Amino acid sequence: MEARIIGLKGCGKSTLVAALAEGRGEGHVAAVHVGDARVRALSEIFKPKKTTFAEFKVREVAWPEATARKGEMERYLDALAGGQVYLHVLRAFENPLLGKSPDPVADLEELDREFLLFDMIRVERALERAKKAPLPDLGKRALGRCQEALETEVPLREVDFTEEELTFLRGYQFLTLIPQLLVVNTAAADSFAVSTLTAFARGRQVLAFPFLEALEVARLSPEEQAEYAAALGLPGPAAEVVAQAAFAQLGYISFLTVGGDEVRAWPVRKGETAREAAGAVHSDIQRGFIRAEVVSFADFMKYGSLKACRDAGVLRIEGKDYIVADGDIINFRFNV
Ligand SMILES: Nc1nc2c(ncn2[C@@H]2O[C@H](COP(=O)(O)OP(=O)(O)OP(=O)(O)O)[C@@H](O)[C@H]2O)c(=O)[nH]1
Ligand SMILES: [Mg+2]
Repeated sequence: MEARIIGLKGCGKSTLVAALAEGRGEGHVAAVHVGDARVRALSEIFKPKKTTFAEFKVREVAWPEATARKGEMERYLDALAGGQVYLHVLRAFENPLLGKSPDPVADLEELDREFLLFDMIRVERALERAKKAPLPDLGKRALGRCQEALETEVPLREVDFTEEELTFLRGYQFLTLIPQLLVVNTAAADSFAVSTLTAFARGRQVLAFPFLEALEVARLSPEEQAEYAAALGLPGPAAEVVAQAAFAQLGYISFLTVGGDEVRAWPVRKGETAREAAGAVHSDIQRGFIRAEVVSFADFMKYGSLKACRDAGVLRIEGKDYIVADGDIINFRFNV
């Protein structure tokens, strides 16, 4: 999964990258480990050689100094391309360097407006070009629906497009089609910003925490992080909180594999079958799929071992069409 961190100047984007990368990241790009308490708990039990968390990539995209300059704007749009979710950062702390009191609602409206404008320009250009090089009916209809929505200031992610329309529209890289999470950089762990912003969020989920404190938490060892986050009144370590929300937003869940070699979380789309999930691990396992032995994380923790789960009858045998659930511990039986 690829996320882009967006937001106006000085809102805390770089600080968020650092907090998500647990102090490892340098610069504008980071690979975020999806902090998963289940993986840690299983790792303590199995003591594997390797523990692997699910991962996603974040990249900070700085708001251009001069939006009117064509080259800068193009660079901005290029940097946004490929993002599957935008983490939209909003400043709710006093930043003396900016000489402007925090106003996250106004900032949100400003960037939202800019994104609507970009898309409007793109739609108009596409429709203009279509006069010379005609589009399929489906494409024309899809672009028409875009134009209609944007003219009434409705972001494209709120339009109920068909799958075919979405496939057609993907090539245009419309900014308002990408789902967003609003991440508020608050002065202190308070819920004020959340309730205020939720009213303006248009259905986007709002997360709020002080980024500088989240960064301090991220620099601690994984064992200390949860406790220190709780002591500071944070909802949890930033990587965990943001990853969970982003995964949920995109409809990802994780299943787990366990053993002496590796304990690992595997992200898959909600609704995937056991056979599709097997493909995430290895194409041979998918091809030679026989069955899946499945136990929920909660049951596993209750009984303490796979053998105890089998004896208690909570280790289920599932076929290729079984729909994987979040937190399933799966052992694939296959034959190559
Ligand atoms: N007091 C306070 N300062 C913060 C907080 N988060 C970030 N800052 C400071 O605000 C300044 C801007 O933060 P950055 O993370 O660099 O913001 P940015 O969005 O990356 O800025 P640009 O890349 O210039 O757009 C830095 O000096 C941070 O140390 C916070 O939660 N509280
Ligand atoms: Mg920055």
